[in-house]
Amino acid sequence: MSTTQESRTTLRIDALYTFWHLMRHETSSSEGMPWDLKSTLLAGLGLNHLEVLRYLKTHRPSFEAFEAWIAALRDDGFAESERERLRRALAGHAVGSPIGALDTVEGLGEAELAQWDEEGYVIVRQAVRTEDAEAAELAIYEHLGMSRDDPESWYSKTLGHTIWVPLLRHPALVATRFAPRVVKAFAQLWGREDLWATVDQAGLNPPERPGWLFPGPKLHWDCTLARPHHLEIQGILYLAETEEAQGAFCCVPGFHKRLNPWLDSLPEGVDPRAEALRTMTAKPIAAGRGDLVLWHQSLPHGSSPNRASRPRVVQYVSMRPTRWDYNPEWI
Ligand SMILES: O=C(O)CCC(=O)C(=O)O
Repeated sequence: MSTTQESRTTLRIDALYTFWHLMRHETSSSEGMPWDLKSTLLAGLGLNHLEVLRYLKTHRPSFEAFEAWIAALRDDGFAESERERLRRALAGHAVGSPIGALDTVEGLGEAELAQWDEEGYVIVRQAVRTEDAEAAELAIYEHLGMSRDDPESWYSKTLGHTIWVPLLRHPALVATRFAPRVVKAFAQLWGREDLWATVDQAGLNPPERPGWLFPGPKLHWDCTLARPHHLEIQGILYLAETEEAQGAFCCVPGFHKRLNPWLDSLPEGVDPRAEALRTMTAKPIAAGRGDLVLWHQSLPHGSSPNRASRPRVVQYVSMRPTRWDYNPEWI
């Protein structure tokens, strides 16, 4: 970065300028900046990937305008210590967990770690305190202009026909995203603490009724199926009690160990994603308010129709280290 650019940079994160420059020139490959560093940059800035791409594409801002947009989004207070942690990580220095020492935080026990290994998913019980989960649940209803106790309000069309809720930085959702037991569980499963929380959305899946049928997501993978496959951990935090029939998260337990032989067994020309949807049965995972379900990205997974009487209200949560192994080929 030249001196002129540096002096114009208010956040003083060089990689942000590089990222803006690459996006401006529509360099979509990992040329110039590998995917894991882009992801760390955006997570460290507290930004959602899609919101950034949409903003850059729609507004084609100058770098100054881009930084001003970020500063306005982060008016929740983007501490200098947070920015320094990001600068250090991007420069290749070791950094600790986003919330400091985790030694005294209760982690996953032996049985839970064994389940993760065997089945590729685990439920972190009471990952978030009940009252914090409920505060996040109520923030979602409020954001949507709905009332938890008024079924008619659950079907207002503000979002269109979807279960996704683009509420990204409400303080109640930031608190749950960085809850100590959430961070600790990710640190145990990754085996490291230099973690960055992706800024994911929330979700509200109301009971089906005529005119409102479950829109998906049905069984899928979010990752490439190209080999070699790598670890990534996805997560869903239940903000209210969720029964199996209440639109629970579903997955195919243990499939992270079977993905390779299964791919080998497919006849030439068969689309694995369509085949999984056609042939596999997923297990619904019921859990309580404040419980976090984590799963290995190699498990086919999806949501399910809500046949109960109350909405399923969730927050999507994930953490990745500064750098991780990934396969850039998409199939
Ligand atoms: O909402 C759910 O239960 C499924 C979430 C999902 O499919 C995903 O995060 O990729």
